[in-house]
Amino acid sequence: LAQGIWDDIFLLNQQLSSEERQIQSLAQRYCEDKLQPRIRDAFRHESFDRDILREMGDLGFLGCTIDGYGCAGLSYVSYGLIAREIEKIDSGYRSAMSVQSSLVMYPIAAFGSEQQKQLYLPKLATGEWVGCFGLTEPDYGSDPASMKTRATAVEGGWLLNGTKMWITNAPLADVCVVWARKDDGKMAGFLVDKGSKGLCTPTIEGKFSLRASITGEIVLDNVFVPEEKRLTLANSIAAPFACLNRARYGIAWGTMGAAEFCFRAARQYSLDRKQFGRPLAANQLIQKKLADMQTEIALGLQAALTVGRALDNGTASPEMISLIKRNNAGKALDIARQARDMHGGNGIADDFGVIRHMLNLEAVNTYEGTHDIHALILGRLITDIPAFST
Ligand code: TGC
Ligand code: FAD
Repeated sequence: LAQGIWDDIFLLNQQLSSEERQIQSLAQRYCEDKLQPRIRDAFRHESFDRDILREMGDLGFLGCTIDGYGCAGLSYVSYGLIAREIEKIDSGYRSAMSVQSSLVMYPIAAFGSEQQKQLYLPKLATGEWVGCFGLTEPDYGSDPASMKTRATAVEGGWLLNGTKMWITNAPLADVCVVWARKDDGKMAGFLVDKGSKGLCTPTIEGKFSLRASITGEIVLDNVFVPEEKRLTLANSIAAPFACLNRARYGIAWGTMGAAEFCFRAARQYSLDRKQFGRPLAANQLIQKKLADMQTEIALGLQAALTVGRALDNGTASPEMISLIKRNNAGKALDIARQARDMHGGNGIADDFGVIRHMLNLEAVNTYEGTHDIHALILGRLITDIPAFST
């Protein structure tokens, strides 16, 4: 038997193709060289550097699973590996990437007309344009089907009215993917361009989580959207949910990246820090915490890889994705809290990174379907009884 590797105990690296390994190394180099040096101050000052999306675009990370239109046409496993490397630095940067890729470019690629694909995808792929995805409303988060935003048919197009809340990238967005109900009660998706009359996207200030990601509202006051900007193939609420599947899958990898950062930091800190005349790492309580972290990360990464391969070969189900989004976000949050504790007083200082990950993961555990909503999705599969509907 070969000796175990503490930070890759199931030899995940060996389960990747050479192309996947190359993409992982490219992402790792970019994240360490370009993102790591920016993150402490970005989080401290609650700022997002717009250039990051252009840099990710240059490397082919945006909409990377899409074929053509300037996109890289990579596997879902590669997309997951990129998300993992980015979130090792910060969940906010991964948010910017996954919204652009899975929640803006994917719906255009899957539900848009040829003209929409040609107009939007190349510019979103380079990061020249930024997009956002408006599903959640102030009064409807877990239950988007009850949304109030309306699309009223008028000559040549639609009038949109309503408010979307907690929208990643909204204040920067050149295009907002907006979900609204039509007069016939069916859900529709619209591409609402920046500068449209009646549209505004104010920033939500004062977040204590994901401070390096910009979040806002989308306020629609009689915004006219021409028919050619409606996503023609999106005819029910299943369309926005199909986008969520892709983003939730990326989060399952990303959160393991954040957990890996916290695990490594806690290991190194407990080896370096001495109390009672010996390293913290010499104590059984500390070793158990490290073993728990290692276990959850190893299992979480294997699960993400399994679902990635299923997406690539067309056998993935939404419930598989709920399982890994729920488990990996929840476990990453537990790991970050433990790592914060193991750093003692230093754990609350932003120089050490662990409290930043911990705070970020609170939001990641909530967005894209809360931890408990994913339990209910799994509960419905198990029992055939939907606990969230009346
Ligand atoms: P339900 O009756 O379950 O389904 C209605 C129709 O939709 C289909 N469907 C799905 N299709 C594909 N993938 C999925 N995951 C799907 N889930 C449902 C379903 O088959 C059905 O189709 P059809 O053809 O039979 O009509 O609908 P419901 O309204 O009862 O849904 C309940 C529930 C809880 C599953 C759903 O509301 C839900 O998932 N809620 C969570 C909301 C959520 O995740 N919001 C995320 C907003 S975006 C965001 O947070 C971005 S953060 C990004 C970042 O910064 O990284
Ligand atoms: P609620 O739905 O009000 O839930 C509150 C609590 O009640 C939760 O604990 C939940 O689990 C629980 N709960 C709800 N229903 C039930 C039930 N039936 N049974 C048991 N418990 C229940 N949305 C977008 O559309 N686009 C974005 O880009 C986006 N980005 C986001 C970025 C950030 C930083 C944040 C914080 C959110 C973002 N969201 C976005 C919104 C996000 O998806 C919602 O916050 C999330 O879906 C939860 O909705 P809510 O906040 O309204 O909570």
